[in-house]
Amino acid sequence: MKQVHVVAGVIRDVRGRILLARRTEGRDLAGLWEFPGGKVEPGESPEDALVRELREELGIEATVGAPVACVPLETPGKRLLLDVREVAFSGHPRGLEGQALAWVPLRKLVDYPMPPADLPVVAELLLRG
Ligand code: 9L3
Ligand code: MG
Repeated sequence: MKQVHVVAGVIRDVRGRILLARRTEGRDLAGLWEFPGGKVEPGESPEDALVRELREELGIEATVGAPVACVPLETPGKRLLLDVREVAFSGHPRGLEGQALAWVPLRKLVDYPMPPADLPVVAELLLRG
C-alpha cells in the first residue's frame, strides 16, 4: 500500500488564533479546512518539507518548532501519517494557490469541517488549552 508522509503547521497570530486553509476544488478532500502543509518528498526531512510547503502555499518563512501530534490514518488507497508541528514565521500568509485562509480562535476550530487526520490535532490543541 502507498505510504504518504504529510507535514503540517500550527501557525498562530499575536492574538493566538490559528491559521486554517481550505482545500481547493478538484483535489481530494476539497472544501475541507486543514492545518497548512503537504507531502514530504523523497530524501527530504519533515522540517525542510514543512518550510518548503509553507513558502509555496502561504509565502511565509517558517521556523519549525515542537511536535503537536502525529496521526496515522489508513484509507482505502493509502496509509497516511500526518506529522504536525508548531511553527513560528515571518511574513504575511496569503493563499498563493487560490485557497481561502481563516484565522480561527482555538475554541472555534470545531466549527470548521476538516479532513479526518486533522481532527485528533484539534483534540490535542484543546487538551493543551
Ligand atoms: N492532508 C490532511 N491534513 C492536512 C494536510 C496538509 C494534508 N493538514 C492530507 C490530504 C491529502 C494528503 O494529506 O490526502 C496530501 O496532502 P496534499 O499534498 O494534497 O496537500
Ligand atoms: Mg498542501
